[in-house]
Amino acid sequence: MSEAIEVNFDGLIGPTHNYGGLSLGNLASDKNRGDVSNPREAALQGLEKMRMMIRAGLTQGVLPPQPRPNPWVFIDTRLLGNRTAFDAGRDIPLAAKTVPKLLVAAFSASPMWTANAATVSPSADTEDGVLKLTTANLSTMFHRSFEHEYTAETLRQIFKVGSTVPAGDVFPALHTHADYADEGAANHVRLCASHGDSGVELFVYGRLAGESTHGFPARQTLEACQAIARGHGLRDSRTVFARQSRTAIEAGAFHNDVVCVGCLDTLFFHEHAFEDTDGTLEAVRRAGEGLFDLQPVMVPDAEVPLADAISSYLFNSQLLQMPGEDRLVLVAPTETRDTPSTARYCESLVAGNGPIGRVQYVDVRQSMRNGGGPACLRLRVVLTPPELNAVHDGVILDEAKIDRLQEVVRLTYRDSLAPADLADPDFAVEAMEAYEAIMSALDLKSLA
Ligand code: SUG
Repeated sequence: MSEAIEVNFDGLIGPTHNYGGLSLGNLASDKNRGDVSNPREAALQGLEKMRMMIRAGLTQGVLPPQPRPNPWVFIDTRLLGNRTAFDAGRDIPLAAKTVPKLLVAAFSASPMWTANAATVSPSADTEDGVLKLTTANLSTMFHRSFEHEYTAETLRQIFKVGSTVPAGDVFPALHTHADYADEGAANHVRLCASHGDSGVELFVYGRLAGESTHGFPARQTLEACQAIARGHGLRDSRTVFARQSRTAIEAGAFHNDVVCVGCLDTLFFHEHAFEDTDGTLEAVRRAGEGLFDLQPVMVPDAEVPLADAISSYLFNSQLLQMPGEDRLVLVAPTETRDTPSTARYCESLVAGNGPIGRVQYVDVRQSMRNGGGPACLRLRVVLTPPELNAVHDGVILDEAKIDRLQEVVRLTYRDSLAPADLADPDFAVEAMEAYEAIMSALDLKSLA
């Protein structure tokens, strides 16, 4: 047992946030394709959520955006022929004219959803007692499959890999193939008595390697989950692999965190989240024997229909232990308050005497319209005091740093971005300037 804490690393929404409609199976992304976005408002909303956490007494981290436009989208698809040097003035109009889809992918601000950056196992769970992060390959969605190299590099900088006192191990992505499709912490829940205790890691997959599924893609395989558990040196007896229900995927739950969230001993989930609910709960109980008594909070479809759970993102909330509160707090998107069934459910939830005592609403509408709620925007990393000490200082926030980042955003981000703007080479230059300004505010090395 140590005094480890859970630190949420939120993605700082990048200057190219736009509605590309790129994610099949993500209903919000599809619905809002082609709309005008507001990158400035998006980033400010995200930063206000981070501020709220600091005010609640939590330790809050941030992960930077990635350089955009991403030249590798053009290089790896031979848009530039055999050239490898990207030139915005020449190549942005070329992409707009020949393969506009590549342009949208190259500008995607999708690294904001840091729940998909990596899978994290705290040092209390790993064989060698070292914190482990496996970068997610995000191989299912073309636009996201380009993230992992930048992500791994960023995580290595932040967790000081290669220094004399690293905070943990950062592993590269699993082999990029459909059989090892991996979407990181969005399909992973850790349950425990307190953060520093050894816990149970629950991995949720949507299909097996080689299995063909119809309809919306299942983005995580069992084999990917097993590979991560092996790489992290997790104890078999404390690890559970559960299958996400096909019903949930078909209804638009492209990640398990759209229908399930856990914290400490509490698992909050929809009746249709798992293929075999009883079997999953039984396996978690068995794996947690001697560590904690599982508190399942299952939301029945009769109270919150799956469609409402997915459009409101009730489960894509952050479930948090906040200082001074004896029950957990659910930080939910405002859409949950605005949907009658989920609003009613939340009222009864806190009126009851279960493990969740309060619901706090946050406005992250710009991200929500791409299918990214409060929980998508953060990567949870449990850190012991020495590990936290070893983390790059620039990304651990206080309110003054948030003020500074907001100032940079106000100065360098647009408040309106239409699909046609992506074809303007001047926007590419502007976006890179904004990226560099953010990296310098976080005291991180530019990856451009
Ligand atoms: O992978 N949306 C992301 C949303 C990720 C949400 N993350 C979690 N559930 N943890 C995705 O589908 C849409 C981008 C666009 O259409 O422009 C997008 O990538």
